[in-house]
Amino acid sequence: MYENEIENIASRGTNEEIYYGLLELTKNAMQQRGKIEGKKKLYYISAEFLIGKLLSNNLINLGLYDQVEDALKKHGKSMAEIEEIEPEPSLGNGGLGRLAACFLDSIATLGLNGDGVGINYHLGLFKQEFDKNLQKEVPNPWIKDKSWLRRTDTSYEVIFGGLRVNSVMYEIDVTGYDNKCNTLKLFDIDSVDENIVQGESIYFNKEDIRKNLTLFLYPDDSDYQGQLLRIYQQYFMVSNAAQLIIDEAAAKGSNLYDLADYAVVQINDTHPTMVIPELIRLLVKKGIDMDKAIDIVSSMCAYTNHTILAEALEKWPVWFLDKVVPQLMPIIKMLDVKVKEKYNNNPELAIIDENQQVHMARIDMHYGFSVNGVAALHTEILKNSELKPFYDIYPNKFNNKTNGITFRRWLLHSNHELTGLISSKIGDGFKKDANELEKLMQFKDDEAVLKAITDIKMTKKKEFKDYLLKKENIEIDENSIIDVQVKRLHEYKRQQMNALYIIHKYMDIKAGNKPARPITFVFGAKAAPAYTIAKDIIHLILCLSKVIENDPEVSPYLKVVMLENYNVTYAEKIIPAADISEQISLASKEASGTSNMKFMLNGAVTLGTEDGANVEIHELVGDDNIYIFGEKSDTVIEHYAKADYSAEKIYDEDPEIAKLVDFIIDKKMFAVGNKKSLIRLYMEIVTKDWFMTLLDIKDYIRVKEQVFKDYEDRAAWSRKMIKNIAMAGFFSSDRTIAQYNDDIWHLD
Ligand code: GPW
Repeated sequence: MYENEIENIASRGTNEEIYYGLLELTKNAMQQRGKIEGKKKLYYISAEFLIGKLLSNNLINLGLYDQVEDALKKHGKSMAEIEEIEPEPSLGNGGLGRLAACFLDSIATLGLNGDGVGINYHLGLFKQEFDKNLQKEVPNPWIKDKSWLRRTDTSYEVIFGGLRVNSVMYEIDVTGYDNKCNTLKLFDIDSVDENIVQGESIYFNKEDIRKNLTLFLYPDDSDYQGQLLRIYQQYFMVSNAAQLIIDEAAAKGSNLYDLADYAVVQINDTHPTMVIPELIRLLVKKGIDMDKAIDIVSSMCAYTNHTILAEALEKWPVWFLDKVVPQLMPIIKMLDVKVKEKYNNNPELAIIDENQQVHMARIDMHYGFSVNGVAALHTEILKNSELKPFYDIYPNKFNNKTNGITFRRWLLHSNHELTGLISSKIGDGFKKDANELEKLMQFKDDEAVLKAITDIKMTKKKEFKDYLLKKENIEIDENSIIDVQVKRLHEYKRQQMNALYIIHKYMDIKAGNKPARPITFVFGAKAAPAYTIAKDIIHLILCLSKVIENDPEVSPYLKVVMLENYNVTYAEKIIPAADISEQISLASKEASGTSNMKFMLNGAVTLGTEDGANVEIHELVGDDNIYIFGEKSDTVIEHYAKADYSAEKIYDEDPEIAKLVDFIIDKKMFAVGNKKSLIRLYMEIVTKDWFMTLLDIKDYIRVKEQVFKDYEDRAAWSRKMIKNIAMAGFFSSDRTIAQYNDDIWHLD
C-alpha cells in the first residue's frame, strides 16, 4: 500500500515538502485504519500530554516506516533530517505528561476504546534558553497551519463566574501498533491571543481569560492570578470532558442512569478532579436525583496519584473556587457535608478543611472507585503513611499500577540498531509481547552478541555526539563514559548531589588522581519559572561546566554538558547513548520515575536510590546489574517524622563534605557565575537541604567511584547491559495498561 504516493513524496525537492507530504499521507492512512469502537469508553483526562514528534511513531505503528525510510534513502535523504522539520508540541512538563502519551499508544495498541482529553495550549510549556549561565524562558509556539491537529465542529459552552466561553474541540489521531485508532481530544477557544505575550518572554496579562485561557501550560502560579488561571484551565478542561462524555454516551443509547456502562474516567493526578462535581451537576440538571447522580459518578471515576510531595497535592481556597466556578461550589460543599456526617467530622478526611481550603485529592478518594499509585513502593507509602486515613476507610479502592513506557517510541523508534539486533536473535515477538525480551538471556555469554550490544552503544554515542555538535556546538568524546541525569529540575531529584560529585571528581583530579577514561556528565532539565532554588541549581551546573572547561588540568578528563531545552526529542537521542542512568532522588520522594525504564531498555545501568520504580528494576536485574546507594525510604520517612535531620550538623562535623559544598562559593565559581545565586544555593544546602543531599552524598560518591571502576571491565559491563535490556519487558506500558483495564476500566 501507498508505494506510489511514498515514492512521489520522497522525490520532492525540499525536506519541508517531503515532511508535509508525509504528514498528509500519514493522517490519511490513520483515517483509513478506522476507529476502535465499543460500548464502553475510557476518558483519560489529563492536563498534560507530552506526545513528542509524531511522524516516525505513527509510521512505525502503521507499518509504513521501513518503506518510507527506503524511499527516502533512494533519494539521498533520511527520516532523521525530515523529522527536523516537525515542531515538538510541548504540552507537558515531564513524567506525568509523557506517561499520558505512552498510555495513549498502549491503549490503542491493545485495541481498547479510550481517548485522551486535555487542553490545546498554544505556546505549550516555555522553551528554555541559557543566557549568562542562567535559565531564560521564552514562548514555544508549535501550532502550524498544517499539523496533526484536526479542528472539529464539536463545541461546548463553559460557564465561569461572570464569563461564558464556547470551546472548540481539536483531535489528534492516535494509532495503535498494528491496530486501529483512538483520538486525543484537545479543547481550545478561538479568542486566545498570542500577541498578549510581552516580547520574548512568558509574561502576559493574567486577568484577560478570553485571551489567555489556553495560551500556556501551567503559567507561573507563584502569584494569585496565576493560580486562578490554573483553575480556569482545569474547569475548562473537565467541563468540556463531562459534556463530551454525556453526549457520546447518549448517542450510543445511554439513559444516563447507566452512564457507567458507557464511560469510565481516569483522573490523571488531581488536575482534572473537578470532573466529579461537574458530572454530578450535569446529571442533576438532566433531572437525575442528587444522591443517584453521586452514585453514578462515583462508580465511573478513578484517580491516579503521582506524588507524595505535600506541596503538589492541590488545595484551593474556597473563595477561589467561588469566584471561578460558582456553580460547582454548592456541589463540592454538599460532598464535603456528606463526608463530615459520615466520618464524624474527622478533619483528616474533610474535603473542606477548617482553613476553608478544598483538598482536591480527597474529592477523588471519597467519590471515585479506585485510587492508584504508580510504583509498588509509592503505593505502599500512600497506604501506610501519606493517605493512610483514606486507606483505613477504603482499603479496597487502593491499588498499584507500576508505570510503563511505550517500546514503540523508546526502542523501535529511538534505537533502530538495537531493535534490529534483538529481532535477529529472538524474532519480532517482543514488539507485541515485551516479556519476550527475556529470551535475550540465552545470549548472556555469547561474545558476538555482547560485542554487538557494546558496538551499538558506541554507534548511538557517536550519533549523539554529532547531533549535539550540530545543535549546540558542543563537542563530546564518544570514548568517554556518558553519565546522564535528565528530568525536571527539582530539589528532591537531587541534581545538586550529582553536581557535588562532580566537584569531588574535579578536586580529585586536581590532586593528581586521573580517571581511567574521560567522563561526560550530561544534564537536561527545565526549572519552573518561579522555583528560584531550582534555577540556582541550573546555574551551578552551568558554572561548573565553565570552570572545568577553563581548567586544562581537568578538562581532558571531565566534561559537564547541560542540554538546552531538554524535551522528548532530546530524550530520544540521549537515552540510547547513555552508559549510566542517574536516578538519585531522596528515597520515598520519586513516585516512580519513567526515564529509569527508558535507560534500562537501551542498555544503560542504573545508579540510584531505592526509590520509585528503581526498587522494581533492582528486583528484576539483581544486585550485580544495578548500583544502589543511600538511605532507604523508611529511614527517610522517620527523619521527617522526627524532624531530626540537620544538614548544618553534617556540614559542621564533616570537613570532607564541607569542602565540596564550599566550592559552590569558591572564587573560581564567582569568576564565571552570579554571586547572589551561588550564595543562595550554598546557604540553602547548608542550612535547609530539605531533600537530604548531605545525608547520602558520601555513599553516592563511594558507589559512583565503583561504577566507573567496573565500567573498565568491558566484558562484565556488557553482561550488565544485556541483563537490563532483557528484563525491561515488565516496564512496557502495554503491561501497565492491561492491568488498568483488568482491574479498573473493564473495557471489552
Ligand atoms: F505532582 N509527576 C510529574 F504528582 O511529572 F502531579 N508531574 C507532576 O505534576 C506530578 C508528578 C504530580 C511525575 C512523578 O514525579 C514521577 O515520579 C512519575 O514517574 C510520573 O509523574 C508519572 O507517574
